[in-house]
Amino acid sequence: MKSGRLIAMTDIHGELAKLDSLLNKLNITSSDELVFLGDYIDRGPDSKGVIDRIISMSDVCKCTYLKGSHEYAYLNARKGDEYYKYLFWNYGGIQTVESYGSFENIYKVHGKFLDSLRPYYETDKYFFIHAGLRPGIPLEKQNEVDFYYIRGDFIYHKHDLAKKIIFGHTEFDEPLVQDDKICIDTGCGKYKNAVLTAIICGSEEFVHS
Ligand SMILES: [Mn+2]
Repeated sequence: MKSGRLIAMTDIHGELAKLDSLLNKLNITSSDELVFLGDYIDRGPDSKGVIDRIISMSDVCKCTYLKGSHEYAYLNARKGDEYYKYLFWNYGGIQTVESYGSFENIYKVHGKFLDSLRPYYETDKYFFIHAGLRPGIPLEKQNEVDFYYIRGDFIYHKHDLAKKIIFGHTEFDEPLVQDDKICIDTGCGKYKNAVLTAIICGSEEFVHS
């Protein structure tokens, strides 16, 4: 029996039409496994629709949902943190509020989902995370904020894990492929014509919206 595919995607940012297009192209079946690397909300027009859609995929196949920087900022803004309130309201949160009708509705509708998001996920050969890890520091001693926000210190240095890291958060025109890591954020939600990209692990083939 042919086993299913392990597929990851990231940084959807409210772009439901691009998500639908990508999922249709992938033709997901019950033997596949999907890993979502975070940043479902903000900037694009339909954050609520994106989260409804990715939750619905758990009826089709095994799904794992990671926390992105925008969900981390939202959750901290909700708790009243001034710095994260600033980030939320100035980096696309207004579109998220419009999509839910009010700030309060975000948590009423999807609070349980947002509270359930995981910092990272790993399989035998792959390690999935939103932004990355700080090189030279053991996983258990990492600062959680780096999981969601680190950029160059991770991207341009080798890491110590014996697995390939699949990540997003920092956008590139095309997937950034290195020996020890692959970034699949191609700017969806940030740039009008940017595509949403998925990676099929193993073959490491890319599929675009
Ligand atoms: Mn992002």
